Amino acid sequence: MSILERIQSPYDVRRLSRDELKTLADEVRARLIDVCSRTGGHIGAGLGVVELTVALHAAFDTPRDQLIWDVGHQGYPHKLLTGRNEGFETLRKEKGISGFLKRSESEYDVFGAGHAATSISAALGVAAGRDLRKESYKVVAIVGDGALTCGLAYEGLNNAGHSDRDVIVVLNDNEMSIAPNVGAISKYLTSVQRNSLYNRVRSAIGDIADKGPGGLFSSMGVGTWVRRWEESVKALLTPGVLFEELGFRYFGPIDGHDIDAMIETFNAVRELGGPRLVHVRTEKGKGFPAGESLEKWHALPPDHDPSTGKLRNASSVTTYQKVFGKGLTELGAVNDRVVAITAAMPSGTSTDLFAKAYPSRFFDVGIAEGHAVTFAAGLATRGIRPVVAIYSTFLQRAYDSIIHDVAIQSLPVVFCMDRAGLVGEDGETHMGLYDIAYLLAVPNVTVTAPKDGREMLGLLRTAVGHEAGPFSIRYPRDAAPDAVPAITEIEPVPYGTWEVLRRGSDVALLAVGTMVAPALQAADVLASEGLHITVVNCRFLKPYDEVTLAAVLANHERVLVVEEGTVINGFGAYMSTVIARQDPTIRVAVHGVPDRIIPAAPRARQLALTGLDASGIAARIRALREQESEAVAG
Ligand SMILES: Cc1ncc(C[n+]2csc(CCOP(=O)(O)OP(=O)(O)O)c2C)c(N)n1
Repeated sequence: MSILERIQSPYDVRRLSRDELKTLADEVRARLIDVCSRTGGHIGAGLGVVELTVALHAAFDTPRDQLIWDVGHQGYPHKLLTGRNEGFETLRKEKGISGFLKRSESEYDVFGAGHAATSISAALGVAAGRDLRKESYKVVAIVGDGALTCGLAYEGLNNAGHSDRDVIVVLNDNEMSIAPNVGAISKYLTSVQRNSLYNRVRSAIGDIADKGPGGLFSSMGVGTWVRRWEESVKALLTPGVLFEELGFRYFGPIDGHDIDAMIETFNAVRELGGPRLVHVRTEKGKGFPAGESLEKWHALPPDHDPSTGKLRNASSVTTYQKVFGKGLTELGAVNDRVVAITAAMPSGTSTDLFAKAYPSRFFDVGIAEGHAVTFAAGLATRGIRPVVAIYSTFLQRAYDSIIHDVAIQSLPVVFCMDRAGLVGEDGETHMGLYDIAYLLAVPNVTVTAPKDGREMLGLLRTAVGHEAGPFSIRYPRDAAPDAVPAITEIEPVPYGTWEVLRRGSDVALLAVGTMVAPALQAADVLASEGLHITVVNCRFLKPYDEVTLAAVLANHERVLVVEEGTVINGFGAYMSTVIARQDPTIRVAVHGVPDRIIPAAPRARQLALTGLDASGIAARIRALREQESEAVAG
């Protein structure tokens, strides 16, 4: 039996010798590589924190002491040590172990996360709660250097640093966000380690302290004095200065793969009070058999070969994301005012293609969605056409910037929202279900959703030509259903228009984006049952197509709006009020994502479970018809 198999909880970790802890770390790493090769998942960050996780559980009294992991994607080793090794094969599966941390999954998951930079604020809240209740335990936030590109991290540091609270921040510095980290703080953190003066001084000090005539020096306390001097040199040259000025006692940088060094540091830091920060240097993706990669194996799909990092059965499916990246790059060639902005997701949004072609017109601003949007607004005031590519879920962070900086000033910023709708295995924290609701509510914003890849690029052309205000395009984490030509061969979609794809007389289906294809399939099925369904592609949600809507209302008594977004305050809710104003006799129903948290599962399964596939839509129409005939009979 391996040591890992014997670990039921961190209590077992704390009983191990130092040598056994090192073996345990090796076993955790091997287990991650093995399981993730089947399940897929965010493996790179976890591989980088194996030793750090072992050291934290060895030095702190978990679960009494509270570990709060930022983002949560690096939490796989933590899961293996906290009673979840046995079920680990269910990682990211429906009803399985979450790919992030979840309070409902384990008492060791103190605070759920998925979005970056929440850990410091949450830890301070936990510490303040502890103090109010006069309890006593340690609170530790573990945050990456990538998260230090978020404003939220500084709000937490600023507040914690002058609070005198007993709170510990462990800065896991691997020089990586998803892509190599960007910005001044990242440069600041790395400049010291690479500073040859610091390294020379440090090794010279080491020589004096270690090789000096032991008895004499140690009796004079010279070794200690030299070490103290090293501390002051370090204080001048290391990132400690920044954090010390923010009110934290700074420790480090220490090697995040050296379990002994970390346990000793954590044991010492644990006993102190007030805000302190331990700076740990780690290597993301450490030990992944395929060797180096630009993103250090940040995330990998299921069924990959760990010796190459490649999919065992690669498919040739083209995703919306890839169609967008290629189209945007082609657009960049014919319009030099177009620039692309990403918030730390160049590969995830496929803007890396644009970056390669036009480096000076590409901006990776870090994990800073609010800043990305306001920065785009600034660019737009200069006649530049910024295309901001941010996942639907992360654009939530920028809501105030969208209203205050873009919409009120009616600036022509284009928002391209990838991963809109149900996102599959990433689960609840990453769902893109709210953008329709939150953008429809903002005046001046054009809100659109394409039915396929070609229409997405047509809308992108319309968007870039639309000078009158902001323009949003949402598209899913999915394969584009069509083969898409170069963007220059695609006409812009006429502004504010819908498209009637099928004409019937019984029910009109107003379908949004991804729901157009299943609506057409549902109409086919229902036709064989004698029901004649009209299907409209409502590619413009706002402004809606008044002419087409009026024509539809003239011929139908029943309308069903179908959308892949929250049913509350979405397009259906909007259309219900519009239609009620125009003709209160028309019955409108809304078929969207129900008002509850949707957990991880494959995307197709989530669509089926929420009734947002052809059979779900057909079933809803049948149910509506039955209600009507009962009402008539009654
Ligand atoms: C608000 C937000 N934007 C974007 C992301 C996507 N994302 C996930 S992990 C990550 C990089 C995090 O880097 P770092 O904080 O250094 O953590 P590490 O990967 O090193 O553990 C990003 C950008 C996110 N989780 N949250």
